[in-house]
Amino acid sequence: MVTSEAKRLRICPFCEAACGLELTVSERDVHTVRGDKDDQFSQGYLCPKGVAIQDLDSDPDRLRAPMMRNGDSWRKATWNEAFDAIDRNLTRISSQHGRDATGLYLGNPVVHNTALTLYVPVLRKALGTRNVFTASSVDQIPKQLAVGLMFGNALSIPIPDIDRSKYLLILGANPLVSNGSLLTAPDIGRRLEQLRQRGGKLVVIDPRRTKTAQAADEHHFIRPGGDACFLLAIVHTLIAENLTSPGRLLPLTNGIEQVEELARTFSPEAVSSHCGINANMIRRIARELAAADSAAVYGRIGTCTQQFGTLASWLVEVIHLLTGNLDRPGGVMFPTAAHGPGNTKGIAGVGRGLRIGRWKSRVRGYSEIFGELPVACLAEEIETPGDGRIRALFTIAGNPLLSAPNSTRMSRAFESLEFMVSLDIYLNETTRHADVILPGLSPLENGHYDFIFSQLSVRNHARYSSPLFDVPNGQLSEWEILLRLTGIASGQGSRADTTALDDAIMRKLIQREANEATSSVHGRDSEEILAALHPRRGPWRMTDFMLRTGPYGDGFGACAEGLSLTKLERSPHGIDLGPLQPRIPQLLRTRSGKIELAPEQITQDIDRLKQHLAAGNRSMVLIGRRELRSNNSWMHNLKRLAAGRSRCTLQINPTDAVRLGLNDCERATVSSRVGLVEIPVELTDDMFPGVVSIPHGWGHDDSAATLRIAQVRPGVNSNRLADDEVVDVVSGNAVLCGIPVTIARTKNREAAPAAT
Ligand SMILES: Nc1nc2c(c(=O)[nH]1)N[C@H]1C(S)=C(S)[C@@H](COP(=O)(O)OP(=O)(O)OC[C@H]3O[C@@H](n4cnc5c(=O)[nH]c(N)nc54)[C@H](O)[C@@H]3O)O[C@H]1N2
Ligand SMILES: Nc1nc2c(c(=O)[nH]1)N[C@H]1C(S)=C(S)[C@@H](COP(=O)(O)OP(=O)(O)OC[C@H]3O[C@@H](n4cnc5c(=O)[nH]c(N)nc54)[C@H](O)[C@@H]3O)O[C@H]1N2
Ligand code: SF4
Ligand SMILES: [Mo]
Repeated sequence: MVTSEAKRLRICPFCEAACGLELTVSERDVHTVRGDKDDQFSQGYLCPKGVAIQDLDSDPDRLRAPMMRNGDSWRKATWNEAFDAIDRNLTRISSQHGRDATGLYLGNPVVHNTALTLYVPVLRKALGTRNVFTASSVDQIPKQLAVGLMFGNALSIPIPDIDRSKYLLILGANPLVSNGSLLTAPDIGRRLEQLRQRGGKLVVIDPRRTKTAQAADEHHFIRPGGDACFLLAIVHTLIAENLTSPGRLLPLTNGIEQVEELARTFSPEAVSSHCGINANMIRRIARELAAADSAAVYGRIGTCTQQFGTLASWLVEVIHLLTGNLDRPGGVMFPTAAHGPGNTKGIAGVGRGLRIGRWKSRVRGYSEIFGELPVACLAEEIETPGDGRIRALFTIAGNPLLSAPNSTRMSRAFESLEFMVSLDIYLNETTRHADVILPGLSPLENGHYDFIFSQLSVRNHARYSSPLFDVPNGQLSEWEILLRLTGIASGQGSRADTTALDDAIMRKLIQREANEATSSVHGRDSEEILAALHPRRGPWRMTDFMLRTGPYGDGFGACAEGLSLTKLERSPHGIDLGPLQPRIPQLLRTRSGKIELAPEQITQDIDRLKQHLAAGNRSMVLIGRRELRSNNSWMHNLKRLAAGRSRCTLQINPTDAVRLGLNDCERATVSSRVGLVEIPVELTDDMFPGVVSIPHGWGHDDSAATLRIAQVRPGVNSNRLADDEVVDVVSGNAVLCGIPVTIARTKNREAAPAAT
């Protein structure tokens, strides 16, 4: 028996920072987890969640066999039993009711798991359903829609160049806790500190005085949902005071005049009371942004998951363009990812623009965006009778019962499904509604390459981690599970030949690339390339292929020094590919080949904003919050992270508490149009008066789930309060920040559940 310890490396798959971890392991055990100080990108940084990867690996509640439900009880099943049941039910439902009768929900870990990132699209295509929902519509879809319309590609998201910037305005993000999102920058606290040390300035706009706000030069409270007005007033000031300087991008931009016209009525005075920020302060921030040697504006969850998410996300980029900070060092820039994503492919500067609105959701008529519908519409698509009703549902790495709005309705809708399958690692609040649960692997049994976050990173780089442990006997890799499901969805039954399926997928990929006139393998024989990829299979064959045909690739001999997976395997700490470089106009994929500064789909929403501004609503509103030891809903079962005081509390400003007669630690009842929760009160000056906060991802009091650690302190599910009927109208994104609520002392405190 080998007992000696070995050092092994693994990119952390939990959040977007993607830190390199160094683990000491022997046999199947992990002894320590540290940051890999030689990691070319993260240089040793890690947070407590990274350390807890060992708890996830060893968690006895993590599923290791397929589970089948029989009434209220569960039993372990064989893979064949599980796939046979799926085949029987899905085939029946789709032959009776068509393809759209099967819905698909994809959760956040899909983008953190290479096998899921590459093979979920394969299943999605085979299912051919229009009823696809993802966590993007409780997250960043407004940003993707805005940049997609402006630059022609939904993943051309400008990244704040924080390592060189002299001014950073953060709205609705708390990267010191979240570790950054749509901004992959490990150890972001150090980077922001360095920004200040080199004479730069950090300003935070947030209804809560967050850890990031505390580390900033300035923090200003804002009324939730006030960002679009605030940003329009900045644009207004830039124009009114002649502070715009688009520079070299001026001839490459359409729509500047429309923007000038739209901002005309939004003076700082006109919006000040609505957003809660003094007019002179708005003007000063506009002037500072214009005067800084380089500046970036960074808006995240707080600017996306709100009523005017698309407008706010768009205005951030308008400001970058107007101040000359788009696509320049120290401003915001576009990464060039090594696997060759869409904005590096084809003819530079030429595109088809976005394809959106090809179909609409059946009940409320929301447009598809990038092939998906808003998850705020999922429950009604299950509940409403008629053609196209969802009767079967797949959830993959998602927990919509805790993460999507109006959980009470969602739960009822899930109960009414004819059939449900979940691909997940836990029996939790969502998967407990499934008929069959297929288990994923421990991250330490998976290899890892970041396809998404390499497109959102502050430096270009490429890193690969190989699996630390073998796939245990009796388990399957998630890509193999997805191929089995693809076999079922494409009518080949539950025992399809997955090797042949995978070869066919790979051949198609190669053929498409070889047909591309600008590709390094243009005109090459696909069988020759397939042979060159031998003996890799599955996601690693695809990864190797994409790296080799990508912008730094070896082109299968075209550039001997170029990148390949083999080269990455020989560089276990990763390869740094340098700082971000200016990419406009080559990056653009709009039809015009220009930046579209005023897309009509977005600007038409200004009228709604004006009406909202005139209405002047003043009720108490709820926002969320993230904390370091949580990751959305699913890490509360890990013992290292579960320790410490209860974190699921209602934060409220003492002045509001006095008015409402609430005392610290007492229970309050918080209700909204759709639901009600009872939760302990935490008084804090960190909250803007009129605004309260409850973290999302809690509410583990579902006895049918088997999360033994999480159930000890379940907390409450804040999405019982989020209203599925209220969305950012342009994108359909859920409104999770700024939910109108009423708050009262819990009357019958005896009867209150002992939760939290
Ligand atoms: N009120 C409120 N709600 C929010 C938010 C908010 O700020 N406020 N934030 C929103 C955001 S930004 C997001 S991204 C969503 C997240 O929404 P979801 O993705 O729906 O929820 P998660 O909590 O991330 O759940 C992830 C699921 O994946 C499983 N899982 C983890 N790793 C793996 C794996 O490797 N393989 C498989 N097969 N399964 C795995 C977990 O067990 C869990 O069931 O929540 C959103 N909801
Ligand atoms: N520890 C930890 N890290 C995480 C996660 C986690 O759950 N825990 N989740 C991961 C995921 S999926 C994501 S998407 C990222 C999110 O990353 P961030 O966006 O940085 O995360 P949040 O902490 O939700 O920050 C949102 C901020 O917006 C503020 N806010 C709310 N409403 C408004 C508003 O109307 N206007 C403005 N200006 N601000 C507002 C909130 O007070 C909060 O401080 O974090 C990722 N990292
Ligand atoms: S910040 Fe923490 S959770 Fe995020 S990648 Fe790094 S170690 Fe993992
Ligand atoms: Mo997210």
